[in-house]
Amino acid sequence: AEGAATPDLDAVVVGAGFSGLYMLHRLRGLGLRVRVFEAGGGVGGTWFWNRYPGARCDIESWDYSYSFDPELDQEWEWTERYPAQPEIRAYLEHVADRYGLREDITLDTRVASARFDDDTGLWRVRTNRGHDVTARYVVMATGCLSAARTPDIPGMERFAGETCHTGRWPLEGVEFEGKRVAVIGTGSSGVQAIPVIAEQAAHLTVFQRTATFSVPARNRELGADEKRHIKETYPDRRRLTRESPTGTTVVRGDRSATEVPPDERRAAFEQRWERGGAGLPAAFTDVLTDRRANDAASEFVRSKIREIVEDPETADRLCPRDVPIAAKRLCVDTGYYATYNNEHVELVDVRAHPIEEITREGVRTSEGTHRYDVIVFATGYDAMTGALSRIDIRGRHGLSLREKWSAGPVTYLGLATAGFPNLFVVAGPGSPSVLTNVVVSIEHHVEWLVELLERMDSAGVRHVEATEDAEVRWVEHVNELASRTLYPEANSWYLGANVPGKPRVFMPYPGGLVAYREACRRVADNDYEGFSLTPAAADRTD
Ligand code: NA7
Repeated sequence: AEGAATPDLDAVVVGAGFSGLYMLHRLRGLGLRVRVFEAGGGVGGTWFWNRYPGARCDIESWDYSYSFDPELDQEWEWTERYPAQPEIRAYLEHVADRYGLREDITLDTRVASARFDDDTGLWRVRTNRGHDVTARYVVMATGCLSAARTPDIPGMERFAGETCHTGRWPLEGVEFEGKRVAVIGTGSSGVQAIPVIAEQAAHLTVFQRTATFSVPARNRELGADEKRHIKETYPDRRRLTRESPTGTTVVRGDRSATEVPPDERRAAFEQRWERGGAGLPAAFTDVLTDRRANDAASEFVRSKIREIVEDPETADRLCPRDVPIAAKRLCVDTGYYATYNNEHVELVDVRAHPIEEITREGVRTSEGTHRYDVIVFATGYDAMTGALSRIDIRGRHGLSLREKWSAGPVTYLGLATAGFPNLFVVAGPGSPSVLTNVVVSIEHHVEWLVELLERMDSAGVRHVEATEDAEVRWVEHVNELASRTLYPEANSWYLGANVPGKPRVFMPYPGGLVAYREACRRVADNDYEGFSLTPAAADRTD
């Protein structure tokens, strides 16, 4: 049957966020027939769903945007240093319109399964709305932080008030005015939402399991001169971004924190604290690799928490211990710590006073029942693998991706996995995406994959598949790099540690974008070393 079947489509792309939109645009550039299925009622992915109050990017607007079209840079105008969710969503809506992408996107549709057919060598994709299509390629542009996770707390269904998750915010919004509100979780989402909810609610309780490090954003509106300057300097900014290990224009220090005297070290951190943003650990080269350097940065932020928070006990509870700064994603906030100086805001440490159940009225801890009208779950995601494992993906001989990855995800370059020919993941586990400006990683991945498809086509290659040997070596390499850092010391979603039962494996590539790009370039230059390329005539379907 080899070669006999004509697919309905050349490619199916799953998801219409930053990855899916750009992938669609580039695949159309190759002349392919593509269909994008998107679960949301609009484009934007993460930025479609994350509508909680205070939702904002923690990377500066001029860096957090596509770079593929200089005209787009000049047309679009960011209004703030850190763009808020509505503005990023509007940007992606604009991109969808400007490049005429909408006609190939089916919204409100969730992909249920993707199965490789050994006989025809094609993928068969089914959705929850009855679509059933065949395609040569499947691209998972499903996002790293899209499978929202609400913990299993007994009694959830009994609660008489409203519950919501930051990552699946109700489109009609949530009313907090005059209400008694609980927020569970103090990661990036909680830290952004808490100050805004506190302004509206009559009473706010924050349930904290692990104290988090946060630095001030010092967000501001951009003035006319600054906007003009950003546009004029885009070519340079884009170049700097490509040369940066994190894909940003944040200036990185070039000295070790341990080689400078303590007062000079403090001054360097102070300067970055005043400037605002996640660049604080980048003051020195070794904050994420050297315990003493990290302790200095951690202690600096703890001293700031003690300065800001008036009640010493609350300040103490807010000070992270035993977690190296930036080993979990560093939070970037607007007024987070100062929020606890309000009379109507309280902080409950759930390690000392565990949540025992949710009742009709509210939350019962070991201390007693707290009454609420709204409970907000800012409890994060089944990150990096969750969106993939929620789809029934099967490769050669019915091999299930879920089963293959039961001991942790295994990919080659974070882009492909053995046994799943012509299936690609944009920003999958093993890619540097979540440790970088994700938009820059996404653009790289899409461009690298599109070049692969282009070269396959001109060489008459029908299937491309990562080899087991190459992916095992890649996973080892990622883990070896991680072991030289302090990342594994925090129970973060990078390690799957926030999901009970998830294997503890460091998932993102921690070597930086420059080294990663270089690794990908070498693979391509060596005739896609580590991939097996099967020509149409010699295809194996056994
Ligand atoms: P995160 O960073 O995973 O934060 C989730 C928070 O929720 C974190 O403080 C967790 O505590 C807490 N959590 C999770 N489960 C529970 C339970 N059962 N009880 C109490 N507290 C809980 O998710 P975010 O949405 O804030 O941010 C995700 C990424 O989006 C972020 O890194 C940026 O890249 C943007 P824990 O620390 O696990 O003890």
